[in-house]
Amino acid sequence: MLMGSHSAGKSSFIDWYVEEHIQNTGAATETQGFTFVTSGCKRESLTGNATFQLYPHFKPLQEIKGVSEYVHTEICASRQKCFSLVTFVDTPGLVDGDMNYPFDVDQAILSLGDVCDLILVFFDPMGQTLCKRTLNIVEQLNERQGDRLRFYLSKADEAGGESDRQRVKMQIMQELCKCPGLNKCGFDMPSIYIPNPNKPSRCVNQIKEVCHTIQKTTEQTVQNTLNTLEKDCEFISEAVTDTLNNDRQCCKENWSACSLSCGLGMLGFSVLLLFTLMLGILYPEVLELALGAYGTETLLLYLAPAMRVLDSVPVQFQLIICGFLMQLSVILIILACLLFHTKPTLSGKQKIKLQEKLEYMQEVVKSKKKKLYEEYLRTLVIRIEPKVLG
Ligand SMILES: Nc1nc2c(ncn2[C@@H]2O[C@H](COP(=O)(O)OP(=O)(O)OP(=O)(O)O)[C@@H](O)[C@H]2O)c(=O)[nH]1
Ligand SMILES: [Mg+2]
Repeated sequence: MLMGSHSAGKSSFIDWYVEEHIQNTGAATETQGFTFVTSGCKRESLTGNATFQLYPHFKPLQEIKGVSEYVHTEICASRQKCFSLVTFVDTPGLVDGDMNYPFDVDQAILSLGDVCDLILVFFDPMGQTLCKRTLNIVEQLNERQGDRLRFYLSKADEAGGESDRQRVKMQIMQELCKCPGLNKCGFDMPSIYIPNPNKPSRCVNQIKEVCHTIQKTTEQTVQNTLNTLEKDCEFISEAVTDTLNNDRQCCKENWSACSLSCGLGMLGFSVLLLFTLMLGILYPEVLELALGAYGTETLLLYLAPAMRVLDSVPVQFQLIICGFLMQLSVILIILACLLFHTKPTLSGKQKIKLQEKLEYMQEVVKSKKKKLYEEYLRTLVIRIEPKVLG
């Protein structure tokens, strides 16, 4: 992300980097909104909605009231420098005062700062260099993403002689040092300007350092992204394995809960049957009412040995046993109902889907990450080798 006061040379830097005329530049043609300049197959412009579809991680920006109409993307086929790996975010020039922006520009830049990998702050020696809004945003960005901030004295060729340039730099640095947090870490402020063959300047141009910083950041981001991909892959695999193991455990627990409550239920009903039979022996007329004379006779025939045992027990005890059996059966049946608690488990379809996800992570994503890493290392070697040889 490039930010800074109005006319600091942000849009011109992007044009110089991609070596194409993409952005409207000029003191009068200020950038009013946010432009995402990215690399693609051919030159194309996208509206705000399409931009947010392309960059879903910039969603917090979309949520800022009134900003959507002021966001667009410029796709450009340039392959200069590291542009194929970079998306520049050009921001509106910052000026003091309340009525200048149709949206909350401070909030918009802060939300972008949370997502961008590098924040280039341009201070130009001529314009509103020490614009309060710029300093205020820089202070807040420093609290949130201090390690991503880089400061540059832009349009350094317009700063006059070396002593004037140093004076401007000192002035800016003094103001920046007033920001709590920034005074602790010493920072650098390279002087940069867009080389103009028609207007050669004797001023030392450190613009290559900006390119180098961008290149280093892209390399770091690629590495971080690939490492995050591997971590995410492992995280997802672990989560899927845990879910499948949990489901297996739940199935086991459900099975033992089912077996226990079925066993108790069956025992309860057996005791209930025993109680009914005992009641039948004690009061055969009740049995006769239920089974009829023939049924009662047949049943009592089978129960003759039990009746003999029961006869040897006093009637009082018989009634006590009967009551006990009834209570026991009720308790057993209630227990069986209470223990019949099953946890929800995955359906067969869901298990197959999870298993497929696990295999996809292990076989496709991980090997793809490995391949991408090798490819990335190869491009590094290609980039480094000529330098070493040179
Ligand atoms: N001499 C000189 N002029 C420059 C340089 N960079 C940009 N300019 C001129 O400064 C003017 C403003 O440049 P822009 O790139 O539009 O500045 P900006 O920061 O995008 O401005 P806003 O979008 O309004 O914030 C243009 O006329 C550029 O030609 C530079 O390095 N040296
Ligand atoms: Mg601009």
